[in-house]
Amino acid sequence: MTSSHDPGRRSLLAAGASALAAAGLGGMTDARAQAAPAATQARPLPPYVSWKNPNNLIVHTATTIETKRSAFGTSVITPADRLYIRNNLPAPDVSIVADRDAWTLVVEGVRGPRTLSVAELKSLGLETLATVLQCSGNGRGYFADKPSGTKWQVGAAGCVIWSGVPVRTVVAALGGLADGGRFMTGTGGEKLPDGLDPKSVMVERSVPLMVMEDALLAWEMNGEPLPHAHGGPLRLVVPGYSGVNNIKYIKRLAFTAAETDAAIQKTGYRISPPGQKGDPSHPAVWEMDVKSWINAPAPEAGPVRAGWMQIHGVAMGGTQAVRRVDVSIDGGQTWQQARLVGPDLGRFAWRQFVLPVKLAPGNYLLASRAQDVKFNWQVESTPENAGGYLNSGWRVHALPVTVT
Ligand SMILES: Nc1nc2c(c(=O)[nH]1)N[C@H]1C(S)=C(S)[C@@H](COP(=O)(O)O)O[C@H]1N2
Ligand SMILES: [Mo]
Repeated sequence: MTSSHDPGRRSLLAAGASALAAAGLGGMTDARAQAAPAATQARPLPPYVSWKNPNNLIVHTATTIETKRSAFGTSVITPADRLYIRNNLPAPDVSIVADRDAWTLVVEGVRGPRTLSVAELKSLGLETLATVLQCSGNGRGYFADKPSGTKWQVGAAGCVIWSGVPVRTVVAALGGLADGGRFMTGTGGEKLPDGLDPKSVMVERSVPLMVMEDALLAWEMNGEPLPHAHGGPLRLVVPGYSGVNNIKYIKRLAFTAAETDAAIQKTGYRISPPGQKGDPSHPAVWEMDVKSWINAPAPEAGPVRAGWMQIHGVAMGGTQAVRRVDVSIDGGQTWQQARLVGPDLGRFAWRQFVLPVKLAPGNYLLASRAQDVKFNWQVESTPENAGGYLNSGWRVHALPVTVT
């Protein structure tokens, strides 16, 4: 699966599109897409992602770019040219994808530690998995106390299909885990800036060891070679865990007795009280929570006219599948059960939901709340935390809509 016109990918996306068309969603959205969105003077895309579609993106900075709420589309999969971007460090030079198979990964904490090229990894096994990739700070812009950091709305997230070799397969090929490993630690392949303590800047994250059962070392995204901007040639995919744990251009994978003492793990990405710097006593930002939001009708896509319309959005369960989504048009005073539509790509993917409603002119506050298969409901409000992480509260994600 390497050509851009790969039949496997096309049929998968087509299947998603036709399922949605059957649900009556496709036509509605096509009509809406024709209503020209108000021309806003947007910041241009930086050159390294000039291949993305600027109409679908909000450029916060050159390293923080999110998908517009109205631009998730009607396929369950987020196309690469709409997927958000977040870099904590300047990315390695794009020349690292000139010969993808030559990229190497050091594997430690196994009985037979060694360096493997991507070509060797490809010879070990292959699996395909859909996951939600979501920045830990997605939704930060909705926290009332305005924590510092990018004011992401809903769009620092996407649902993508990865292909690569399962981490457990690599571990088995290297003789199994060495004794004492409690964490899986991945290190990004960035060249670190000179003159700084490497630990203060490196992107190195540890997650609990058990997570390796689901994790993938991926070289493909949505059926194409993994774009450099999204971590090509090789990325660690940790299903159900927030963005930062999914290490791009991974160069080292280690099974370690302790969490890394890199700042991004030790003090960064911790759930600490507002105003308080993170430290290892605070919970690490790891698993994502059950969460959903409504993408349409979105006022940013054009005026919303009275009559029948599909309210639609996405729902994810974090590490669990979604079982149910309820939708409210009155800000959560009353709820109706929505219908899950489109393909179910497994428990780590998001589901699309629809609720047809007939709306008269007036003001509405559209809200959604999801429930996972373990019967956990999406929370009404996520407590404020210093980093503005993991905001999944349904109330602040509600969408005000004026129907004319
Ligand atoms: N090597 C490396 N991996 C990384 C990062 C990074 O800066 N360097 N950023 C992390 C963060 S915070 C997020 S949200 C995701 C963003 O992935 P994307 O740019 O492919 O959307 O990558 C994660 N993995
Ligand atoms: Mo992130």
